[in-house]
Amino acid sequence: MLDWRDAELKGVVMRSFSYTHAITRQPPASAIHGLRAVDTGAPDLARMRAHHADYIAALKSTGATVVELPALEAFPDSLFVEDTALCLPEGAVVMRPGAPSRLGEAAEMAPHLRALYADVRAVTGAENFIEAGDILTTETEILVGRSARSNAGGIAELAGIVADWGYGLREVHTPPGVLHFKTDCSLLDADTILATERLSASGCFKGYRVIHTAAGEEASANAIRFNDLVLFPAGFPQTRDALVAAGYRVQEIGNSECAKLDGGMSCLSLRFTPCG
Ligand code: CIR
Repeated sequence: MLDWRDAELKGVVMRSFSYTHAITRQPPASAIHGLRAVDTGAPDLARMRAHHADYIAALKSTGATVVELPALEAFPDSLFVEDTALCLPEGAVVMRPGAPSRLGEAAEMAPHLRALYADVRAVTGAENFIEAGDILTTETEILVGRSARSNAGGIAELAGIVADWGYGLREVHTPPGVLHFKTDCSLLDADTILATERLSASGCFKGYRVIHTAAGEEASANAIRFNDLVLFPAGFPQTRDALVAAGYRVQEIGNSECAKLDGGMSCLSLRFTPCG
């Protein structure tokens, strides 16, 4: 069996977390009206923007080019760009968000993807919905959690598109009451996943090494591995220490304001290395 960590140490580029580019979008003032499952108060915009700036600085510190898009006031959740597209080395797929107020965000993202990719496709079926917060791309497969935002039609249409590029897609389940599949998990390296116990209990990570979030720190499951860094939400010391002890370079980023809108580290960027 291939030892991924050994390969990584030998400098093999891992397409699932080695990236030359990211796209972000400035938080709009309308973000205070963003979608949320439970209202815990309006986000503080100034603090949200400061956290967002720290996030971009961390991405750039790895040497990546960050395309920083301007705020879109008409779309309160548009800072959560991840949900608008799936970016793979071979091409990008524009999503069809399941939240009606977010549908237009995908069309806003498409031209920016076309500027960077030769091959940009889209999920288009009128009854098909999918948000990329439900998609976890590992070194060997694409996992998609069916959720309130991503339905069977959207997942099937995406499976057809990525098959053209040689990817296998496995449909899994986002736990009930959880916004997106990646609300509860993140890729840490080619064969290691950070996940909540409630998600890994479903058996969807069989064959992977799983590091669980500490009890009471489930909200830290949404992190991102971006080149040599793990961007990790501030305020979850036990899980952070477990990642550091496991050998990851962890950078904490404030997430208190995005968390009020059910957003986290992965939601705030599209991450990719276009080769098309
Ligand atoms: C929403 O409910 O759509 C936004 N308030 C949060 C989106 C978070 N995105 C993500 O997890 N990928």
